[in-house]
Amino acid sequence: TTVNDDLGSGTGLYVGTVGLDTTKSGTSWTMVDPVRGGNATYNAGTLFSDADNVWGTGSNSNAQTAGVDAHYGIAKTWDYYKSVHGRNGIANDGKGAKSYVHDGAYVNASWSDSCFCMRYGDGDASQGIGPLVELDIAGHEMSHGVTSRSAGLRYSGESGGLNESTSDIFGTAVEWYTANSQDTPDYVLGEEIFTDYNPATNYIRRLDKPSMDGASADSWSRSVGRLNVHYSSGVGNHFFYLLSEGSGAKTINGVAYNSPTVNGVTVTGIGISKAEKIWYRALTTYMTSRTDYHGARTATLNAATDLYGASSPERAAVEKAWTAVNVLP
Ligand code: ASN
Ligand code: ZN
Repeated sequence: TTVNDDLGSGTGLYVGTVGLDTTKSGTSWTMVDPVRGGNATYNAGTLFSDADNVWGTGSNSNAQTAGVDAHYGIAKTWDYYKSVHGRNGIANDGKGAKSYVHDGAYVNASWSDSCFCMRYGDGDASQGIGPLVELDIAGHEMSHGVTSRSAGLRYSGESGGLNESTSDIFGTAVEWYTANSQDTPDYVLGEEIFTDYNPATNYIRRLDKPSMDGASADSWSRSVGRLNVHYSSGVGNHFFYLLSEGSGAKTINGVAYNSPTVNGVTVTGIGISKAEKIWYRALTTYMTSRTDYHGARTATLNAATDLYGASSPERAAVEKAWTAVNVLP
């Protein structure tokens, strides 16, 4: 699916050895992607460059490895949006974004509309957390840009939870799309950044039962909009898991899932590739800056009707999955 103009290669912290699209500049190469809108990756404030277009190995290994993950992550997220949703970059105008790695010793990553850029902290070795450049995190941050350029979900209250959930959903979807052999697709986010790799216990968020992080909501209640947006997102994340995989027990990449439901509902999953199309159409066609969970139910039902028909099993599954997280008509 990838068109490569200048095929370099790189070895990342998490992705292993992958192809990288870079640009020749004089006698060396820069981490600028010529086939994806000029996506550019920086080492703190300096554009990455390399003499031989083989990145993250040998004497270059220290700083470049995190750059390889970030440059690959934005490329795969770009390809995902293009091939699955027909979207041409974050703003759907073909323009690339910047990624800054080694952006300080903080344990976070972020998207900024004002610089049209992503920043990745180096984590904290004392907490057993490495640089936050994992693929699903890149997909999460870039998707904040997509949300901002489509529904524009306001970043507080229930719309803020939906904004965060949209990023978790598409970060996960990018991982399933990429299916890199170093990173088996699953429904947990951020598991690779933990020095002690154990996706059953060490992760940033999980979609099947969000409350397992100790703070996220599994289902809707009147007070959910007062939670931090990274916790109220649990309702949308849980909906998406149930719609994709259903409520039965299963094991994916060594993690046992047995997703709880409310209102006595059993959900049969329709698969992530249909679920992601429903969410994307809802986001880009029906949601607005003030959409809440009740509105998201309506938006996704409208999207499912458009894509699969008013009496389709897909639309019926959307209804059931929302009811299963207590978002009712
Ligand atoms: N990593 C966080 C996020 O993308 C940063 C933040 O809290 N804005 O949501
Ligand atoms: Zn976020």
